[in-house]
Order: sequence, then structure tokens, then C-alpha cells
Amino acid sequence: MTRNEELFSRARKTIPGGVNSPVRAFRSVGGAPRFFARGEGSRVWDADGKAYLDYVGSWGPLILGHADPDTVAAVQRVAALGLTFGAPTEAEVELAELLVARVPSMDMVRLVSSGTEATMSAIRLARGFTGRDAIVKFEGCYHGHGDSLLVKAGSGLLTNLQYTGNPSSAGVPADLAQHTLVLDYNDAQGLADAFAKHGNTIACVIVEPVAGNMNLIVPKPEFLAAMRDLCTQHGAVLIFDEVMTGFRVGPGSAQGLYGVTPDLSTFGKVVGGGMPLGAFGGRRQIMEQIAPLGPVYQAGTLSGNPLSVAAGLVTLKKIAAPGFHEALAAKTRSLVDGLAAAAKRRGVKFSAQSVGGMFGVYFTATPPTSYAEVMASDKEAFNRFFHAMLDAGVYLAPSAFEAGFVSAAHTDADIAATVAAADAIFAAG
Ligand code: KE4
Repeated sequence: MTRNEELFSRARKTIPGGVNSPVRAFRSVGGAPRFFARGEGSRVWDADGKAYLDYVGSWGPLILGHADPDTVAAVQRVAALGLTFGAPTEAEVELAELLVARVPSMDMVRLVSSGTEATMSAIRLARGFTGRDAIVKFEGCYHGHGDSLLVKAGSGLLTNLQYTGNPSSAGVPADLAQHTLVLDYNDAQGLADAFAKHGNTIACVIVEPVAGNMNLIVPKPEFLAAMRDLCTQHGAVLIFDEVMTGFRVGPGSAQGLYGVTPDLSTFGKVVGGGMPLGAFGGRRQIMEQIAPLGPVYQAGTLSGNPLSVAAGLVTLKKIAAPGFHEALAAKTRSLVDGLAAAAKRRGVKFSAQSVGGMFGVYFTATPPTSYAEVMASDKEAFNRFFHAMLDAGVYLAPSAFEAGFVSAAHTDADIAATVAAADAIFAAG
């Protein structure tokens, strides 16, 4: 057995599925997950000492790459001053001011410890603000594992495919799930029809402004615009779940890229620079409903903890450098263009696309634009490609239903080596 296999066998004795998050388990691609021992820049090393070019980047946070020296130094410096206080600190105010400055739709923001906490809190806030119970989400979108959002959700629930019921997960009471309306992503007419029927009962619409949890799906221009208009018309709160897209698809996140202003936004991943941090924020009138100011309770022992805040501040400052996002987007585009060109040259039915520093690869002739099209893609072909790339030292997301991520640490040589590995695999058929 390899060290990875030994560790996986040992892990399964005490951790359900041997992992602390289902998508890590390789259940849809098969085989033993890689246990990583070290990361540096664009690379990770597994328990057997094998190196991989990493295109998961811990599912998005590592926009600067692994063990960014400035981020690590900031965490080390701050850790020596105390790990947590359970009391306000100046750095939290600095981070809140930075987030509010970078996200014009946010007058105020609350720091939490994960994307799930951010979306769960934003949903409760929308319900408290409107006094309504119904929420709208889209099939294949994943917003963390809060009960109301585990309805036809994406990410690990699609990967494992046993969770595509309604609700997606056991343990979610039917009388809670009934308040979650699930519509089709990119179907503006379907959204309009839902509002026509349920308009005055809908507390909020929550959407991934670029979907990344059913692989990458780009929003149709009219989809987000219609959502904004319908929420305004019916007094519903529009929530952009930017946990994945935040500061990933551009300096203004997805709302800046598409020019649509949500009422609330949620963040995670990049804003913590690899440490546990999430955030939700929006219009002052809504945010002032949050405790201790208002009647909507929300709390957290480690919310805004010094180490996560330090990592977040360094990361957000570094990615604000002139040209950072343009360079990241160009590098990511060179990856997807290179992969698509190699597949075309070798006659393989394959497509790929990117938005900023995130990308999708598909074993379909053209990139899917809907959940149904994603589900029609050739999952087995992806799984074979995944393992062949893994053997070649390239670590893609271990699921056909996840997006990939490029970091500033990926070099042109890394991209070229990745394309060359794919070309050899496509050539081998
Ligand atoms: P976390 O609670 O995992 O920090 O964030 C939940 C979340 C919320 N919203 C969006 C748009 C997200 O993509 C996520 C988490 N993304 C997955 C990857 N697709 C996290 C990986 C995992 O579950 O282990």
C-alpha cells in the first residue's frame, strides 16, 4: 500500500469516509484521496512525496498559491501576540473597512468563520428583515451546508450523486425544506414565473453569480439583471453568494464584473487567504437588523479571529496590486485555451472556459449553460482524465462537478506543462 492508501485506511476508522469534507474523498473519481504533507506556490506534495501542480488551491482560497511568504509571516507574527480574544480587535475594524471599500454594495459587514456561516446568516437576516419565510435558490448551486440550502444543492451533493433528492440531505425537516424554492440556473423566465406566483412570500433569492459547484456555469446577461429587477419589484432581498467568486473573478468580485448590485453579499475562501474566515454584508438598513443592534441573532466564538483576519488583510492587499487580476485571468485563459486546443488537435470531445481565476473543463463539445447540460456531460471520461492527470502530477478537483482555480504562483511553465500532460493523455485516447 502507498502511504496515501495507508493513511486513508487509518482515517476511515475514526473519521466518517476518512475525510473532514465529502468532496475530498474521491468517491466519484474513485481511488484513495491524496493526503498532502506540504504546499509551496503552485505545488503540493503528498504523503508519498509525489509533487503535483495544484488547480484546486484548497477549493479557491489560495489565490496567492500555497504558503505565500507574506501571508505566513503575518499569521506567525499575530499568533505570537495571542490566538484569539473573543473581544473586538483593531485589525477586524481594518478588515471590515477594507471589505466595505472594495464592495460598494456593502455599507456594513459581519465577519464569521466559514462560507456556510455567512450564507446561513444572510438567509436568516433576509427572513428577519422581510418577515417572509420562502427563499429561492437554483439547482446545482451550493451555498454551504445550512439546512435551508441543502435542497438540490451542488458540490459534494452532486459529486456523491446520492444526494440529489429534495431535500438533498437527510436530517433536513420537510417542513423547513418546503420553504426553499429551487429553480433552474440561467432561466430568467422561470424566475419571473415564480415571483408572479409567490412574489410576496419570497424573503430572498440566493445565487452563485458565477456558478462553480456544478462545474463552472457562466450567467446569461439577462439572468442576473432579471433577478435584480424582480427582487426590487417584490421587496425580496437579492443575495450574491460570492464565497467562491469574491475577489476571484475580478477585483470587484462578480457583482463588479457583471454590474449587478445585490442587497447582501457573502464571502469566504479568498477573503481569509487560507485561514477560516467568512463574511456577509450589505445595505445598512438590512445589516442593522443583526444582533446586537437588531432582532436577528448571529454569533461566533472565533468570528474575526486575529489569525484569519491577518491572513485576509495581507491577501486582499496583495491582490489589489495593479494588474493582478488581469494577469491571473490571462493565465487562466491560457490554460483553458491550451487544453481545448490540445483536445481539438487530438479529436477529443472536450471544452473549457474561465472567468477570472476560476475555470471549468467539460467532456462536452461546448461549455454547458445549465444544470441539465452539466448532468449530460461524460462523467466517466472526466474521471479517466482526472486520474491520468493525477498520475502525470497534475491535481484537478476530484469531481466533474467542481470548478478549478489558478493562483498567482502558477507560472507560464506550469501552464505549459499542464497542457502538455493533457495533450499526451488526449493523444493516448
Ligand atoms: P464553506 O462553509 O465550505 O467555507 O463555504 C461554503 C460555500 C458557500 N458558497 C459557495 C459558493 C461555495 O462554493 C462554498 C464551498 N465550496 C466548496 C467547494 N465547491 C467547498 C469545498 C468543501 O465542501 O469541502
